[in-house]
Amino acid sequence: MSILILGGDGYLGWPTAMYFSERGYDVTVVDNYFRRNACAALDVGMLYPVPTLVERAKIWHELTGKKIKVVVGDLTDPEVMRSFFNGTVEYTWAIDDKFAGIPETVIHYAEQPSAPYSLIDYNHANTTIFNNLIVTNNLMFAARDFSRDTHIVKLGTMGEYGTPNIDIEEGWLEIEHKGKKDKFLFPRQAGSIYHTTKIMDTDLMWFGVRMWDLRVTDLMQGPVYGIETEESKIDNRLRTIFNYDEVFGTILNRFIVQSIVDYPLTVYGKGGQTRGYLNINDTLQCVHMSEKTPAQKSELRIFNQIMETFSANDLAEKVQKVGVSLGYDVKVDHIENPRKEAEEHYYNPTYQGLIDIGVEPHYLTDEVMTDMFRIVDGFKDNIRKDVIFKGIRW
Ligand code: USQ
Repeated sequence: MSILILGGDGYLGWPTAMYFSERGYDVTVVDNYFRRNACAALDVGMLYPVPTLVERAKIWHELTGKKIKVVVGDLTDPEVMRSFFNGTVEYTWAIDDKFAGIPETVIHYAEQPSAPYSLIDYNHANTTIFNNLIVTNNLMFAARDFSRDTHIVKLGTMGEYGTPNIDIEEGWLEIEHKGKKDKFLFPRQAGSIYHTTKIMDTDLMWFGVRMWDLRVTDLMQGPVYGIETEESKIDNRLRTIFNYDEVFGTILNRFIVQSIVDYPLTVYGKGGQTRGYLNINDTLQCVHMSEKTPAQKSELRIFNQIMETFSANDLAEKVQKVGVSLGYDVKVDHIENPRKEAEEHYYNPTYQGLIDIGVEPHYLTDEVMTDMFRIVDGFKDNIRKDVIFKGIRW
């Protein structure tokens, strides 16, 4: 089975590439180093240096004998996207540079993933809109023109739904209006320009499904935490990119780092803002199970990709408890919320579909957090306090 991973250098992309390669898939990754370049441009360092994509693919090959083909390229260029479908692709590095064939599955992570980044100013908003929508559109047209049977697994976000005062369904809502019924995409109301681009992505894919019978799985994922995956345990150099700064770090990863350097946990506002969370290992499982049971032709299948829900206060409390038990002096601070979001709200999403296709959740246990503390502590000297809070306002 050939799999193409768009955004293969990112926090989720590289672990996904190793995960599928380990399981015998023929994996190609493509990335333009957007994330690394943005970190450099904004001067928000990562916890530890990470080898380039080519270096990582070489290390992976040396240690496992398995081959991952690498393309360093920009998917906003339609010809780069189309090259993976029409056989004109030029691999930046591959043990065997014969065309991998039209991908049976494309996993689409190639997006600017940060809400704060998208609200730095109008330029960063434009970059987010341009990158995310053009890459998605290029993918949709490549599938339309060359391979309508390719299964597109696209990463969406739970943030597309916002925090409505009703239960959140998995993507669709049946509406009865003046005595007649129909099924529509669940109402969406995003809280950032980044999240808004994900809504627009979903609309593009839904259009492609209706017009050209594409097959698409859209995974509405919550914030992810974690560092290590089974494959990265082989060698530390295979560990994923790990950000703890305000722009690219997600809350739990940030709180662990903050605990280690005595930086009070930055709960925004009242801290009642609730989201669905998942372990990075579950992202891999969810994508794998989606790949194994593909969407049908003409189907936009939507799953809510979360395993449990927590408020910011819950996470601070959990991290503090584990941190203190490990001997760290962990304080919790409620700082003025730089974002415009509900700090107390109803939140009851459904998340059954992925379990039904075989995903077995990992939960946020003390043991999981202890393991993260252990790894992050090893890089204590690299942690820069000045990037933890920069105050990007909505
Ligand atoms: N938060 C704090 N303190 C912090 C950081 C965050 O209280 O120091 C709060 C935020 O205000 C927010 C929640 O924690 O209410 C989650 O924030 P986050 O920065 O961990 O995640 P978010 O900005 O929502 O974005 C992340 C990923 C994004 C993904 C999204 C899923 O960066 O790619 O789409 O999680 S979701 O949140 O469900 O939309």
